[in-house]
Amino acid sequence: MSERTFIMIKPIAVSRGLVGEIISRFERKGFKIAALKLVKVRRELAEKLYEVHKGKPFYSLLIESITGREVVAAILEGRSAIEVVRLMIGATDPVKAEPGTIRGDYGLDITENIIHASDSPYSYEYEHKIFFSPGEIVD
Ligand code: 3AN
Repeated sequence: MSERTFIMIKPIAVSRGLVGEIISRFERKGFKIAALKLVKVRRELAEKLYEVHKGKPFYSLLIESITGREVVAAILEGRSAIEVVRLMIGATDPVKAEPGTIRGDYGLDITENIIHASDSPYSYEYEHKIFFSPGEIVD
C-alpha cells in the first residue's frame, strides 16, 4: 500500500553537503518526492517537532541542535514508506546503527544523528503539518 512519510535532514548533514546523497538513496529505493524544502528553523517550530521529548534529559540539546539552523524537510511516498524509511535511516544512536543505513554511514553523534523520520502514521500526520501547508504537497 502506498503511504507517505516525513523526513528532516538535520543541520549537520546540510552543512556537510550530504543532502543530495541522502535524497538520492530514497529515490533509488523507489520513493517519490511529494514535497521538499530548505527551512531555517525557528525555536517554536523546533519545540513543536520535539514536543514528545519535553522533560527528557537531552531535550534542550535537541532544541538547540536545530534552532536557527537549516534543515531539509521532505515528504516521501511509496510502499510502506514509514517502515522502510525507518529501516533505511537505522537506529537512533549512530554507534548502534548498522553500516549501510544512513545514520550508520554518515555520523557518530547521537543528537546530530543526520536525519529524522516519522515512526508512525500518527507522527507523520503531526510532523508534516509543522513544515508543509497543503498547497506545498503534490497530489
Ligand atoms: P528517532 O529519531 O530514532 O525516532 P527518538 O524519537 O527517540 O529517536 O529521539 C529523537 C531525537 O532525539 C533523536 N533523533 C536524537 O537526535 C535525540 N536523542 C534521542 N536519544 C538521545 C540521547 N540518549 N541523547 C541525546 N540525544 C538523543
